Amino acid sequence: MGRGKPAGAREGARGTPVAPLGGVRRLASASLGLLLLGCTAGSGDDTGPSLDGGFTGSTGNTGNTGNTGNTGNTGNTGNTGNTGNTGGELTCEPGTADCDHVRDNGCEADLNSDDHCGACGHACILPNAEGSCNGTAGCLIKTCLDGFADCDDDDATGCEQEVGAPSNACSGPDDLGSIAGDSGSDSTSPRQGTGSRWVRVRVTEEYSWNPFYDLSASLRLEVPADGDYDLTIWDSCGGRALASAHKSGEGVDEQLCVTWSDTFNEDDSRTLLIEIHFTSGGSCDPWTLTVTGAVSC
Ligand SMILES: [Ca+2]
Ligand SMILES: [Ca+2]
Ligand SMILES: [Ca+2]
Ligand SMILES: [Ca+2]
Repeated sequence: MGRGKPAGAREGARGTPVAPLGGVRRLASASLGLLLLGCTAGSGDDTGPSLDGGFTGSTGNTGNTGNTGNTGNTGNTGNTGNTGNTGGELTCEPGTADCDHVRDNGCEADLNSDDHCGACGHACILPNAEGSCNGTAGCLIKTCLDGFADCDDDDATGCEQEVGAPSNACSGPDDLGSIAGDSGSDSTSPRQGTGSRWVRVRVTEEYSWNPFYDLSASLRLEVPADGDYDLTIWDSCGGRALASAHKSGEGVDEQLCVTWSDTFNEDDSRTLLIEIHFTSGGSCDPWTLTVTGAVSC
């Protein structure tokens, strides 16, 4: 080793200075660095080896946790499908309907029938009447029950009037006033009414001193065309029937004539208690009663 050369330097074969040993080590370190770069990221030794005792390789990226796949769509629940014959509504011809909701029998209902008049389940039921379906006119009265009548001319209210019902009692009869029973030809004012009714009339003796004038009264009851009424004369309520007229048939008038003897020196006037009795029919029109005295029976 010659004088003047730095300590630690050495010569090559041709005197070319040779790098210190430390340089070689740095070169080797760089080469290793290139090799490390060749590693596949995220694979293998991600945790780099400790080099030179000082460099700790960066901790490799923890691989992305694989995407958790989207939770698969829950499949659509299959269509339940039409349930047999209970599917949608049927299209029906005018005047018909599927009232029972059974497809197999189609539009089974006739909307002109009494059970389904104009609509399902709309039955022709009218008060005191038998109804009948009449297309767009709806339910009309076919017939009234006996004793009832359609007096308001409104089919919807049915036969609302009970024309045969008694309208008063024997104890409270209509008072027709008085007429002479043995002279003249007095008549009561015509009395009208409907249904069964009680009336009374006083038949007076005008000539009580004359024994040859008996007393009498004639009752005439005109009835409506579709009504049957009978007549009875009573001596009192719950008493004895003095006379009666009871022809059968509606629209048949009744007539009744009664007479009683004059008694000398006594007043033979009497009150006739008259019952107009409804028998059958259904008329809103009234009956008319007239009583005439001093007639020939
Ligand atoms: Ca049906
Ligand atoms: Ca009515
Ligand atoms: Ca007399
Ligand atoms: Ca009669």
